[in-house]
Amino acid sequence: MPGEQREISPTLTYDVLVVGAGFAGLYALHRLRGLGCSVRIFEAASDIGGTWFWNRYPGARCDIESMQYSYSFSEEIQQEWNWSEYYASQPEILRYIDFVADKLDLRASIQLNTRVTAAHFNEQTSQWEVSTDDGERYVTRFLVMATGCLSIPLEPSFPGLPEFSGEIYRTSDWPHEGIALQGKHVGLIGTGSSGVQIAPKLAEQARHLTVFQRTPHYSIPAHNRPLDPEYVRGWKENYKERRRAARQTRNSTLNDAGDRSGLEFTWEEREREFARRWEVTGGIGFIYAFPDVTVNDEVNGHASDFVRRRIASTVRDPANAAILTPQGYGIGGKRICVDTNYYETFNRQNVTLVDIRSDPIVQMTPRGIRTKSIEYALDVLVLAIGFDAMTGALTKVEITGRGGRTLRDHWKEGPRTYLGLSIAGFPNLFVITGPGSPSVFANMVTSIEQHVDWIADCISAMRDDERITIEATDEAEAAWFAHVNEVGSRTMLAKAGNSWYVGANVPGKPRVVMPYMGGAATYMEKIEGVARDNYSGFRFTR
Ligand code: NA7
Repeated sequence: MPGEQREISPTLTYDVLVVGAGFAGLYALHRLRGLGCSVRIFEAASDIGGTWFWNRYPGARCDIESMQYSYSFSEEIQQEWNWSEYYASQPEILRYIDFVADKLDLRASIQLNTRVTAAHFNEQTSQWEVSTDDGERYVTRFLVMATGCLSIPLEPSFPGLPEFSGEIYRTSDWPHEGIALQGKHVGLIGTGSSGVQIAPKLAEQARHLTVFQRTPHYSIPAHNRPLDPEYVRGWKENYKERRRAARQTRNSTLNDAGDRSGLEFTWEEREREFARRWEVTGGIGFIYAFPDVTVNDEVNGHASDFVRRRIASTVRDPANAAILTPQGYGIGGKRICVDTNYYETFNRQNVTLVDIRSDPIVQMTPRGIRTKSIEYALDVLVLAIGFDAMTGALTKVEITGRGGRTLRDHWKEGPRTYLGLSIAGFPNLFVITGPGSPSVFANMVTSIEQHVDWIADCISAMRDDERITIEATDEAEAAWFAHVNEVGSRTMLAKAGNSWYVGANVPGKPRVVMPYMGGAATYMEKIEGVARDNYSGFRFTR
């Protein structure tokens, strides 16, 4: 229990404890160990990899190009590793993570199969007391939450679910040995990025696939392809400059972004540009055609309408096309999806699409799913229903700061942080890519590196100055939270108001635009400026 007094062996005392062994935790371990700190990672899974360990469903793939969705801190690693495809598959990313962990000799400091359940800041000792699910307790000066933004899957609450006699799987926890779907009737609930990626694979393998869709998403063809050796060489020879240039963009990615407002072009010119991006380059870059695709109503309306027309011309059955067509919100209002043959999947004979807005799921039955009008018999149910994003992994741990205040309580009205890194009243606690930072709106690996570097530099500076604790002030946190909200309120995310970015997918979660939408480059300048300014907005104790 937090606060309970018990002797803790000095061998269980660390300078830094890191929670999570994904991209963030691994780099944190490497950097902090390099400072001479004693560091340990706790990881709930049976192996490293974080998101890429868990989300191993067929079709799982990153939608940022592999040459960029990788660590930049080591020239040796980025030269040595070879990606095979433009967008890397989940197994390849996991192999990459293993390669990095082995190369940097990280494994000895990682404790697997260990979930952190509670962390209590002891004001007398200025240390964190951390409890794990194996009943052990540890003491650490700094606690780094590298718990990821999409790591706590939503619990399904369909009535009658336990009565279903078939198999149930989640994309977020797919069996390592895979699943034999041949000859089976498979149902899929959820058509976000995971659902859009897995649906074509399920349709290829199963006897029949029934997709239960609540909200249609906008999805852009990936045009994934094997990597051309010339292209790879171009990157490897210029990695340094390109990484630097990427950090100067809004999302830490070089992506052929247009730099002139869509309003400066005629409708026909815009149309040609959208067509090029849909037909040739593909992927998320579609929305970077013009810088105002996600903020200006006219440009957004055009881009959204373009996708709607492409759905209509791809999906042969007009009734299916109508169901798949997003209405009532513009592109960018929910996470844009990137697919391979998603819309084409609905032209297959063995695929049925059910619009559960007009024919809602009433309950699960032993045989399958009963909607208001019909029962669908299923052997297998696949859930791709999403995550308690950005805050879930943090509030799941019983974190108590000064005065016994819990993080859950502190975030009752929304996830208040200073810079997405630090929380007032929770000294020496750092969050990597927390709410209030660009995180999921930028290249996550770059966001992670920036945060880890900032935290490592901060810890190093504190050591030099013999400072014991660092803590965001209430004023700095309040001002940053207001700024994040103000910037977020101008975007399609706020206008659509119906995505995990604003907490809309979790009943009772405060509706706040959680990522910082001011752009990764602006954000980076901001946090570097804070550090240069002797950590303005923070308070230290000695
Ligand atoms: P998402 O994007 O949150 O998608 C979840 C999907 O599940 C979405 O279509 C939801 O519909 C649907 N959903 C959730 N709950 C239900 C219920 N109760 N009934 C029917 N349908 C439901 O999660 P993903 O895993 O696809 O992607 C997460 C991120 O990972 C993604 O954005 C990338 O960044 C990578 P809704 O839209 O809420 O109506």
